[in-house]
Amino acid sequence: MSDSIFTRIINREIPSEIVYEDDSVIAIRDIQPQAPVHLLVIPKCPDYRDVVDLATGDAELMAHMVAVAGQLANEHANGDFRLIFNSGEDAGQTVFHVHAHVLAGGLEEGTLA
Ligand code: DGP
Repeated sequence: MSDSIFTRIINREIPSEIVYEDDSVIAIRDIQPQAPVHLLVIPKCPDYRDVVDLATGDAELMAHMVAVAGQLANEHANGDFRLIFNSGEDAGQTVFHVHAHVLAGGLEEGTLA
């Protein structure tokens, strides 16, 4: 199977604004922001398609993603944030390489990503 767009970003084959990186995750600015701060936290491992896959396959990695999301919300906003995993096409998932949307910096009430 061909690499996901996120694997290509991780491999620097496609440019993106990288705001955080460590051995297991990368965080970038979403290309279509839905909030003043809209970041994506993405595991480097391409094996997990969605959040259920990730939670059952590597709960520690998922917990790390949540911790990174919190750190980024502190750095880019006031620490408050919304964390969204779209799971499945009907829920709006378009990239089937699990990723968390971190929305912050003044959210409109009632909106989801
Ligand atoms: P989802 O719909 O949950 O699968 O989210 C995919 C997100 O990825 C969507 O908000 C747009 C973002 N995205 C897609 N392609 C790129 C890209 O090439 N660069 C960046 N920075 N974001 C992208």
